[in-house]
Amino acid sequence: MALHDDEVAGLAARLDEAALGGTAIPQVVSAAGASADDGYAVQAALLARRLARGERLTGLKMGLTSRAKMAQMGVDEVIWGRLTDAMEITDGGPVDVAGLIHPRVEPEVAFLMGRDVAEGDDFASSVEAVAPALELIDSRYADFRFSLPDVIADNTSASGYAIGPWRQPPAGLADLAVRLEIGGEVVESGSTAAILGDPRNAFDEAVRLAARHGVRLRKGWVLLAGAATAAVPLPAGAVVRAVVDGLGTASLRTLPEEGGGRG
Ligand code: 0L1
Ligand code: MG
Repeated sequence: MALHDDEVAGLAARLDEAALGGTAIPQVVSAAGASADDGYAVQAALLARRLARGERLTGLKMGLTSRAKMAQMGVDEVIWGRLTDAMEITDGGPVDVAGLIHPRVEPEVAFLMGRDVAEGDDFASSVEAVAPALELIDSRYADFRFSLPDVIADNTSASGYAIGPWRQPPAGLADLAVRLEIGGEVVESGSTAAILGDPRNAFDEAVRLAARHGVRLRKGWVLLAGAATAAVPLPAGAVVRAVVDGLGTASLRTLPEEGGGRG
């Protein structure tokens, strides 16, 4: 760790204020000479600020789960972040993008934990349900550009998530077709294979990587396994759907821009 406690707290405050104010900041964490572990320390401090405001931890999310994103960042490991109830979007429900910086949306698969998960526990005995999901990401860094410590500190760009209907885990999840639709148009299509070859691998990675920082998945928590396609900019006044073959649909509706009529 390169950062002292007061530096960690100061960086968390800058990221938190950027998110609350909807204003981008420069890459402050790597500029301070931080490592990935420092990034996780800042992320934990950021979470502590949210909890102090009354938010509740609802789960974890995996990031950089596609080979393409890992190569782009020059890393060979996925990253993880935290979800809170303030990030929850009712399936089909409204999202106001006005206070966000440069939101993007990506189609995902979500898992629901059926028990507290210990290291070594497997997917079958831990995950009670699976659902299609949408993740809304919004980097707090200017131009959506960051180094690895920066993006880890920024809670892996987490901003919101919508979960479709839960169902019992099907026999196979490895290669389900996925579509991302905005305003009825297909804007991205792919496969759940883009999530670490099989989204179930994201569960194993979440258990392993979070344990390094003393974090365990808890009964009732959600795990967002990762994106099945590239993320796309999230416009105002649109209906967005993630359609996963065999799992169903998750959707959200962004409010129109002020003065842009009702939708
Ligand atoms: O959920 C994600 O895969 C995002 C991880 C952080 C990188 C990014 O913001 O694209
Ligand atoms: Mg994601």
